[in-house]
Amino acid sequence: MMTEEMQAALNKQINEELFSAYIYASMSSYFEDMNLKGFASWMNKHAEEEVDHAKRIVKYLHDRNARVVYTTISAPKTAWEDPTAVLKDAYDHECKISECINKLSSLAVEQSDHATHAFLEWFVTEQVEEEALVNGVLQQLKLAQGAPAALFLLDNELRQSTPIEA
Ligand code: OFO
Repeated sequence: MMTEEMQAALNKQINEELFSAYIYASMSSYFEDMNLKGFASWMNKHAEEEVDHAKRIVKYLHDRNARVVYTTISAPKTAWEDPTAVLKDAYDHECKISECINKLSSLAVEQSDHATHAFLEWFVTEQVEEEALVNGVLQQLKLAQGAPAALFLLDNELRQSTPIEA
């Protein structure tokens, strides 16, 4: 049986994942307002992935006969100075989530909760990918230095990587 502390920590992570979805949905809307459809679609896809991450933890708690408790999701930021500032926030956020996952993983080790430790491995790997992906776009934006032609090209590239749904 999973400890109360572990259950609470995993429930907290469900909230973190849903908050991540909320942040990326807000970023997607910011890009929609700028008519950067590729960025908007890419961010929206990330928002959906965060909901999937939350669901993954929900299923795991259910599988372990543990209680799922949903709590209030904080309001996300809604305005940024420019696209680079958005990606900088997204990258910082992913680094913060990686720390959360690492702490969870350490707790599982401390408690000799091998099942939870194994479950969290997927998240550890996923965070490496997420940080790299977001940082890749951030670095391209920094190189572009706000040049409209470069922004247009990057938007097109992101649009192709995440087809816009009707
Ligand atoms: Fe759930 O990985 Fe991003 O935050």
